[in-house]
Amino acid sequence: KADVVTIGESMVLFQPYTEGTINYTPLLSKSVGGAESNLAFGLSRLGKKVRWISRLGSDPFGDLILATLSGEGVDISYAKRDDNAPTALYFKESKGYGDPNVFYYRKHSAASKLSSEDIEASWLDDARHLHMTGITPALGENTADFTREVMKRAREKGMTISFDPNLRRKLWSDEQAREVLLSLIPLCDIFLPGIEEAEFLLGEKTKEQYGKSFLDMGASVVAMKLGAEGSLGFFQDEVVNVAPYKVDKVIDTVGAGDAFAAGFLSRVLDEENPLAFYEMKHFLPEALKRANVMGALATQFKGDWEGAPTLEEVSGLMGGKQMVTR
Ligand code: KDG
Repeated sequence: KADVVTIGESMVLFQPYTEGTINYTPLLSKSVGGAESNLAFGLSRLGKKVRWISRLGSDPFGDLILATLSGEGVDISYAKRDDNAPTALYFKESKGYGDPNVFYYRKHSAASKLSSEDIEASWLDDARHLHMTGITPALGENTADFTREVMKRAREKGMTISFDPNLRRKLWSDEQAREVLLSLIPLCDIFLPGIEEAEFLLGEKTKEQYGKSFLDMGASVVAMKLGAEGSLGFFQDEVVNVAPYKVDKVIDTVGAGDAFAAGFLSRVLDEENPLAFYEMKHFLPEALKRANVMGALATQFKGDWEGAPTLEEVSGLMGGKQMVTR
Protein backbone atom coordinates (compact mmCIF):
# COMPACT_ATOMS: atom_id res chain seq x y z
CA LYS A 1 0.00 0.00 0.00
CA ALA A 2 1.20 3.52 -0.74
CA ASP A 3 -0.13 6.92 0.22
CA VAL A 4 1.82 8.48 -2.63
CA VAL A 5 3.42 7.20 -5.82
CA THR A 6 5.95 9.51 -7.41
CA ILE A 7 7.87 8.91 -10.61
CA GLY A 8 10.89 10.81 -11.87
CA GLU A 9 14.64 10.95 -12.20
CA SER A 10 17.01 10.96 -9.24
CA MET A 11 20.62 11.90 -9.70
CA VAL A 12 23.79 11.74 -7.71
CA LEU A 13 24.62 15.27 -6.62
CA PHE A 14 28.17 16.56 -6.26
CA GLN A 15 28.87 19.90 -4.64
CA PRO A 16 31.90 21.66 -3.16
CA TYR A 17 32.59 20.10 0.22
CA THR A 18 33.21 23.40 1.93
CA GLU A 19 32.76 26.41 -0.27
CA GLY A 20 34.02 27.66 -3.59
CA THR A 21 33.03 27.04 -7.15
CA ILE A 22 33.06 23.76 -9.05
CA ASN A 23 36.04 24.64 -11.26
CA TYR A 24 38.72 25.00 -8.56
CA THR A 25 37.29 23.39 -5.47
CA PRO A 26 39.47 20.41 -4.56
CA LEU A 27 36.83 18.38 -2.75
CA LEU A 28 33.28 17.48 -3.68
CA SER A 29 30.66 15.87 -1.46
CA LYS A 30 28.34 13.23 -2.87
CA SER A 31 24.61 12.92 -2.10
CA VAL A 32 21.28 12.36 -3.82
CA GLY A 33 19.07 14.88 -5.62
CA GLY A 34 15.96 14.84 -7.78
CA ALA A 35 12.65 16.58 -7.30
CA GLU A 36 10.53 13.45 -6.92
CA SER A 37 12.92 11.71 -4.54
CA ASN A 38 13.20 14.95 -2.54
CA LEU A 39 9.43 14.81 -2.17
CA ALA A 40 9.57 11.13 -1.28
CA PHE A 41 12.14 11.77 1.47
CA GLY A 42 10.09 14.66 2.83
CA LEU A 43 6.84 12.69 2.90
CA SER A 44 8.47 9.62 4.38
CA ARG A 45 9.93 11.67 7.26
CA LEU A 46 6.40 12.99 7.84
CA GLY A 47 5.14 9.44 8.21
CA LYS A 48 3.58 8.82 4.81
CA LYS A 49 4.13 5.65 2.79
CA VAL A 50 5.79 6.55 -0.49
CA ARG A 51 6.56 4.50 -3.59
CA TRP A 52 9.29 6.01 -5.79
CA ILE A 53 9.61 4.75 -9.34
CA SER A 54 12.27 5.43 -11.95
CA ARG A 55 15.01 3.92 -14.07
CA LEU A 56 18.63 3.97 -12.97
CA GLY A 57 21.83 2.77 -14.53
CA SER A 58 23.37 -0.50 -13.39
CA ASP A 59 26.15 1.46 -11.74
CA PRO A 60 27.29 2.45 -8.24
CA PHE A 61 25.42 5.77 -8.54
CA GLY A 62 22.17 3.90 -8.99
CA ASP A 63 23.09 1.74 -6.00
CA LEU A 64 23.62 4.83 -3.87
CA ILE A 65 20.25 6.33 -4.85
CA LEU A 66 18.37 3.13 -4.07
CA ALA A 67 20.20 2.59 -0.77
CA THR A 68 19.45 6.16 0.32
CA LEU A 69 15.78 5.96 -0.59
CA SER A 70 15.24 2.62 1.06
CA GLY A 71 17.21 3.77 4.11
CA GLU A 72 14.68 6.58 4.45
CA GLY A 73 11.79 4.13 4.29
CA VAL A 74 10.74 4.77 0.69
CA ASP A 75 9.46 1.79 -1.32
CA ILE A 76 11.89 1.26 -4.23
CA SER A 77 10.65 -2.14 -5.32
CA TYR A 78 9.27 -0.87 -8.65
CA ALA A 79 12.47 0.92 -9.73
CA LYS A 80 14.22 -0.53 -12.79
CA ARG A 81 17.91 -0.77 -13.66
CA ASP A 82 19.23 -0.28 -17.18
CA ASP A 83 22.44 -1.96 -18.39
CA ASN A 84 22.79 0.36 -21.37
CA ALA A 85 22.27 3.83 -19.95
CA PRO A 86 23.82 5.50 -16.89
CA THR A 87 22.39 7.08 -13.77
CA ALA A 88 22.32 10.86 -14.14
CA LEU A 89 24.65 13.17 -12.21
CA TYR A 90 24.45 16.80 -11.31
CA PHE A 91 26.68 19.43 -9.80
CA LYS A 92 25.63 22.38 -7.71
CA GLU A 93 27.64 25.41 -6.65
CA SER A 94 26.74 28.39 -4.55
CA LYS A 95 27.62 31.74 -6.04
CA GLY A 96 27.29 33.54 -2.73
CA TYR A 97 24.02 35.18 -3.85
CA GLY A 98 20.65 34.03 -5.17
CA ASP A 99 19.89 30.46 -6.27
CA PRO A 100 22.86 28.11 -6.76
CA ASN A 101 24.19 27.22 -10.22
CA VAL A 102 23.28 23.75 -11.36
CA PHE A 103 25.04 21.67 -14.05
CA TYR A 104 23.30 18.56 -15.31
CA TYR A 105 24.85 15.41 -16.77
CA ARG A 106 21.63 13.64 -17.57
CA LYS A 107 21.29 13.48 -21.38
CA HIS A 108 20.73 9.86 -22.46
CA SER A 109 20.45 8.77 -18.84
CA ALA A 110 18.44 5.69 -17.91
CA ALA A 111 15.46 7.78 -16.76
CA SER A 112 15.50 9.92 -19.92
CA LYS A 113 14.52 6.76 -21.82
CA LEU A 114 11.25 6.26 -19.94
CA SER A 115 8.34 5.79 -22.31
CA SER A 116 4.68 4.85 -22.04
CA GLU A 117 5.60 1.23 -22.80
CA ASP A 118 7.42 1.04 -19.50
CA ILE A 119 4.31 1.76 -17.46
CA GLU A 120 3.14 -1.23 -15.47
CA ALA A 121 -0.39 -1.46 -14.12
CA SER A 122 0.99 -2.52 -10.74
CA TRP A 123 2.79 0.83 -10.29
CA LEU A 124 -0.47 2.43 -9.22
CA ASP A 125 -1.93 -0.53 -7.35
CA ASP A 126 -3.04 0.06 -3.76
CA ALA A 127 -2.09 3.72 -3.96
CA ARG A 128 -4.09 6.86 -3.18
CA HIS A 129 -2.19 9.65 -4.81
CA LEU A 130 0.21 10.30 -7.72
CA HIS A 131 2.74 13.15 -7.74
CA MET A 132 4.49 14.16 -10.97
CA THR A 133 6.67 17.10 -11.88
CA GLY A 134 7.43 19.07 -15.02
CA ILE A 135 11.02 17.82 -14.99
CA THR A 136 10.14 14.36 -16.31
CA PRO A 137 8.55 15.57 -19.59
CA ALA A 138 11.71 17.57 -20.29
CA LEU A 139 14.09 14.62 -20.00
CA GLY A 140 13.79 12.63 -23.22
CA GLU A 141 12.00 12.01 -26.45
CA ASN A 142 9.14 10.05 -24.95
CA THR A 143 8.98 11.35 -21.42
CA ALA A 144 6.26 13.94 -22.06
CA ASP A 145 3.93 11.23 -23.38
CA PHE A 146 5.01 9.04 -20.50
CA THR A 147 4.09 11.70 -17.95
CA ARG A 148 0.72 12.35 -19.56
CA GLU A 149 -0.07 8.64 -19.75
CA VAL A 150 0.78 7.97 -16.10
CA MET A 151 -1.42 10.89 -15.03
CA LYS A 152 -4.29 9.63 -17.20
CA ARG A 153 -4.03 6.15 -15.76
CA ALA A 154 -4.02 7.46 -12.20
CA ARG A 155 -7.11 9.49 -12.97
CA GLU A 156 -8.84 6.43 -14.45
CA LYS A 157 -8.11 4.61 -11.22
CA GLY A 158 -9.71 7.40 -9.20
CA MET A 159 -6.46 8.49 -7.56
CA THR A 160 -5.83 12.13 -6.72
CA ILE A 161 -2.96 13.74 -8.62
CA SER A 162 -0.58 16.59 -7.86
CA PHE A 163 1.67 18.32 -10.34
CA ASP A 164 4.57 20.65 -9.67
CA PRO A 165 5.74 22.40 -12.84
CA ASN A 166 9.34 22.50 -11.54
CA LEU A 167 10.43 24.53 -14.54
CA ARG A 168 14.04 23.69 -15.51
CA ARG A 169 14.94 25.98 -18.37
CA LYS A 170 18.30 24.25 -18.89
CA LEU A 171 16.46 21.12 -20.01
CA TRP A 172 14.22 22.39 -22.82
CA SER A 173 13.20 25.43 -24.80
CA ASP A 174 10.81 27.96 -23.26
CA GLU A 175 8.24 27.30 -26.00
CA GLN A 176 8.27 23.54 -25.45
CA ALA A 177 8.19 23.93 -21.69
CA ARG A 178 5.24 26.32 -21.76
CA GLU A 179 3.23 24.19 -24.14
CA VAL A 180 3.79 20.88 -22.37
CA LEU A 181 3.42 22.19 -18.81
CA LEU A 182 0.17 23.98 -19.64
CA SER A 183 -1.17 20.81 -21.28
CA LEU A 184 -0.57 18.79 -18.10
CA ILE A 185 -2.42 21.11 -15.71
CA PRO A 186 -5.90 19.80 -16.65
CA LEU A 187 -4.72 16.32 -15.64
CA CYS A 188 -3.99 17.24 -12.04
CA ASP A 189 -6.12 18.00 -9.00
CA ILE A 190 -3.48 19.85 -7.02
CA PHE A 191 -1.25 22.29 -8.87
CA LEU A 192 1.86 23.57 -7.10
CA PRO A 193 3.50 26.40 -9.06
CA GLY A 194 5.90 29.02 -7.82
CA ILE A 195 4.96 32.61 -8.58
CA GLU A 196 7.74 32.87 -11.19
CA GLU A 197 6.55 29.70 -12.87
CA ALA A 198 3.02 31.12 -12.96
CA GLU A 199 4.37 34.19 -14.71
CA PHE A 200 6.37 32.05 -17.13
CA LEU A 201 3.25 30.06 -17.99
CA LEU A 202 0.67 32.82 -18.19
CA GLY A 203 2.54 36.11 -18.62
CA GLU A 204 2.21 39.06 -16.28
CA LYS A 205 -0.99 38.96 -14.23
CA THR A 206 -1.99 39.41 -10.60
CA LYS A 207 -1.54 36.50 -8.17
CA GLU A 208 -5.30 36.13 -7.93
CA GLN A 209 -5.57 35.93 -11.71
CA TYR A 210 -2.93 33.18 -11.79
CA GLY A 211 -4.79 31.14 -9.21
CA LYS A 212 -8.12 31.61 -10.93
CA SER A 213 -6.67 30.72 -14.36
CA PHE A 214 -5.16 27.46 -13.09
CA LEU A 215 -8.48 26.53 -11.47
CA ASP A 216 -10.23 27.31 -14.76
CA MET A 217 -7.81 24.96 -16.53
CA GLY A 218 -9.04 22.11 -14.35
CA ALA A 219 -7.02 22.00 -11.14
CA SER A 220 -9.19 21.69 -8.01
CA VAL A 221 -6.67 23.35 -5.71
CA VAL A 222 -3.73 25.62 -6.41
CA ALA A 223 -0.99 26.06 -3.81
CA MET A 224 1.26 28.84 -5.04
CA LYS A 225 4.73 29.43 -3.57
CA LEU A 226 5.68 33.04 -2.99
CA GLY A 227 9.19 32.42 -1.64
CA ALA A 228 9.98 34.70 1.29
CA GLU A 229 6.38 35.94 1.24
CA GLY A 230 4.78 32.60 2.14
CA SER A 231 2.13 31.02 -0.02
CA LEU A 232 -1.32 31.44 -1.49
CA GLY A 233 -4.02 28.79 -1.77
CA PHE A 234 -6.89 28.86 -4.24
CA PHE A 235 -9.91 26.63 -3.96
CA GLN A 236 -13.22 27.49 -5.61
CA ASP A 237 -13.82 31.10 -4.54
CA GLU A 238 -11.51 30.90 -1.55
CA VAL A 239 -8.14 32.63 -1.59
CA VAL A 240 -5.99 31.84 1.44
CA ASN A 241 -2.80 33.77 2.13
CA VAL A 242 -0.44 32.16 4.64
CA ALA A 243 2.52 34.08 6.05
CA PRO A 244 6.00 32.63 5.63
CA TYR A 245 7.87 30.73 8.30
CA LYS A 246 10.70 33.16 8.89
CA VAL A 247 14.34 32.07 8.71
CA ASP A 248 17.33 34.33 9.42
CA LYS A 249 19.38 33.37 6.44
CA VAL A 250 18.90 31.24 3.34
CA ILE A 251 21.68 28.71 2.67
CA ASP A 252 20.37 26.90 -0.42
CA THR A 253 16.97 27.20 -2.09
CA VAL A 254 17.25 23.98 -4.13
CA GLY A 255 14.72 21.47 -2.85
CA ALA A 256 12.55 24.04 -1.06
CA GLY A 257 9.71 23.63 -3.55
CA ASP A 258 9.73 19.86 -3.16
CA ALA A 259 9.69 20.22 0.62
CA PHE A 260 6.75 22.63 0.29
CA ALA A 261 4.94 20.03 -1.82
CA ALA A 262 5.70 17.31 0.74
CA GLY A 263 4.33 19.46 3.56
CA PHE A 264 1.20 20.37 1.63
CA LEU A 265 0.45 16.84 0.43
CA SER A 266 1.14 15.29 3.81
CA ARG A 267 -1.63 17.41 5.32
CA VAL A 268 -3.98 16.87 2.38
CA LEU A 269 -3.54 13.12 2.69
CA ASP A 270 -4.39 13.21 6.39
CA GLU A 271 -7.96 13.60 5.14
CA GLU A 272 -9.89 10.65 3.88
CA ASN A 273 -11.56 12.58 1.10
CA PRO A 274 -9.41 15.67 0.71
CA LEU A 275 -10.91 17.13 -2.41
CA ALA A 276 -14.38 17.16 -0.90
CA PHE A 277 -15.31 20.81 -0.86
CA TYR A 278 -16.29 21.07 2.77
CA GLU A 279 -13.04 19.43 3.86
CA MET A 280 -10.58 21.40 1.77
CA LYS A 281 -12.00 24.68 2.97
CA HIS A 282 -11.18 23.78 6.54
CA PHE A 283 -7.68 22.44 6.24
CA LEU A 284 -6.23 24.48 3.36
CA PRO A 285 -4.68 27.12 5.68
CA GLU A 286 -3.08 24.43 7.83
CA ALA A 287 -1.76 22.57 4.79
CA LEU A 288 -0.18 25.77 3.49
CA LYS A 289 1.30 26.52 6.88
CA ARG A 290 2.89 23.09 7.09
CA ALA A 291 4.15 23.53 3.51
CA ASN A 292 5.69 26.91 4.37
CA VAL A 293 7.55 25.48 7.36
CA MET A 294 8.85 22.59 5.29
CA GLY A 295 9.97 24.87 2.45
CA ALA A 296 11.70 27.29 4.81
CA LEU A 297 13.56 24.51 6.64
CA ALA A 298 14.81 23.10 3.34
CA THR A 299 16.61 26.40 2.65
CA GLN A 300 18.72 25.92 5.78
CA PHE A 301 20.77 23.04 4.36
CA LYS A 302 23.14 22.55 1.44
CA GLY A 303 21.64 19.16 0.63
CA ASP A 304 18.40 19.05 -1.36
CA TRP A 305 16.36 17.16 1.26
CA GLU A 306 18.49 15.99 4.19
CA GLY A 307 17.13 18.59 6.61
CA ALA A 308 13.53 17.35 6.22
CA PRO A 309 11.82 17.31 9.63
CA THR A 310 9.64 14.67 11.22
CA LEU A 311 5.95 15.33 11.76
CA GLU A 312 6.61 15.97 15.44
CA GLU A 313 9.24 18.57 14.61
CA VAL A 314 7.12 20.32 12.03
CA SER A 315 4.08 20.37 14.31
CA GLY A 316 6.25 21.76 17.09
CA LEU A 317 7.53 24.55 14.87
CA MET A 318 4.04 25.36 13.63
CA GLY A 319 2.81 25.63 17.17
CA GLY A 320 5.85 27.65 18.28
CA LYS A 321 6.87 24.85 20.65
CA GLN A 322 10.40 24.71 22.05
CA MET A 323 11.98 21.36 21.12
CA VAL A 324 13.93 19.29 23.66
CA THR A 325 17.27 18.76 21.98
CA ARG A 326 19.54 17.65 24.80
O1 KDG B 1 13.73 20.64 -6.92
C1 KDG B 1 15.04 20.27 -6.60
C2 KDG B 1 15.62 19.58 -7.76
O2 KDG B 1 15.73 20.53 -8.78
C3 KDG B 1 16.99 18.99 -7.54
O3 KDG B 1 17.02 18.09 -6.47
C4 KDG B 1 17.53 18.35 -8.77
O4 KDG B 1 15.74 17.21 -9.82
C5 KDG B 1 16.54 18.08 -9.87
C6 KDG B 1 16.54 18.93 -11.04
O5 KDG B 1 16.12 18.46 -12.08
O6 KDG B 1 16.95 20.07 -10.95
